[in-house]
Amino acid sequence: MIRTFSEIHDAILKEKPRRLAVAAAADTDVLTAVKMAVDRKLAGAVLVGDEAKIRQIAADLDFNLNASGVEVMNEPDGALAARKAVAMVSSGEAHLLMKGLVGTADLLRAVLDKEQGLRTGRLLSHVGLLQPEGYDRLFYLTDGGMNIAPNLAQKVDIINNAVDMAHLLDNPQPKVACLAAVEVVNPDMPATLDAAALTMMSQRGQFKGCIVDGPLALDNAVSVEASRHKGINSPAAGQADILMVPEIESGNVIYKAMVYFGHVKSAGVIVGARTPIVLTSRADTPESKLNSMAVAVLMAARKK
Ligand code: COD
Repeated sequence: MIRTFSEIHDAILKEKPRRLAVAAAADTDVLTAVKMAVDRKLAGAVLVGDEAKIRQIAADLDFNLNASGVEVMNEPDGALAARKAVAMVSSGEAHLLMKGLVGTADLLRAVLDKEQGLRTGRLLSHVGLLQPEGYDRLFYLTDGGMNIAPNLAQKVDIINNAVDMAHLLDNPQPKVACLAAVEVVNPDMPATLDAAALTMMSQRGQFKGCIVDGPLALDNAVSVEASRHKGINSPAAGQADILMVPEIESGNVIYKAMVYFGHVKSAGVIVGARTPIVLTSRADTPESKLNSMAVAVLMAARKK
């Protein structure tokens, strides 16, 4: 099982490099991460965006685009750059899509476009991969980036998407915690009702290749000690790999709190599309963007 970002980077060395289409690439952090990925032979790239700005930033970074075989496609408008980058992946000219300095919703609308998008018929969802210190595994936080207020059926898809991702990263039976504020079912807290239904579905064999458990508060999902203290004896208590949040706000806040207050290593991808999509926050560091590229490249290489 892959337990760290460093293991992800090691695993990629065995795979062929992939070509990224970067939507709205004129950004120092984005190009720093692309340069790192190209230098490590993790990926090649087509940079779609404001060509003059891209070339200026690349020069400032000593990033020799010609020598590295990186192409530039001029499209100064962010939403149009997103559409052009998506079209390149759709047509097979690039293997993977990466978000640059463009709004998440603009990028996702291009991805969801019925004609040229990257839909598969499945729900698309965001997974934030986190490596907090003191833990022996990566956490899959979902969905703090795409689905705003998922219903029960959408939560099933969100879980299955994260489970597929965990399988690709060599975790054959991830434990999924359906997070809520408490670990008992409270009729006034809808998140606990959905969590209880999802747990029953898991017990009845309606999920494959994972164990779903909840409701669990975050402490009881990730700390064996906290769950013992509360007397919770359930399959994912203290041992969760996948943290399924009730709605986008809690997921987004947990992710950013970990990154800003906890300096936790992180990555972000959209799963469920034709290929994984590198989707990080504009404020993510180049290291985090590189980790996201690495995760997406490895998943794309391993996906059958
Ligand atoms: N997976 C598959 N298809 C989808 C999904 C999905 N997750 N979401 C919408 N669709 C399909 C619908 O079935 C429909 O056919 C079409 O797309 C349009 O659906 P709408 O009208 O609900 O879609 P939009 O364009 O209004 O919204 C889709 C967004 C993804 C843009 C929206 O959900 C959104 O803004 N999400 C939050 C993104 C964000 O701001 N994240 C911030 C943190 S990084």
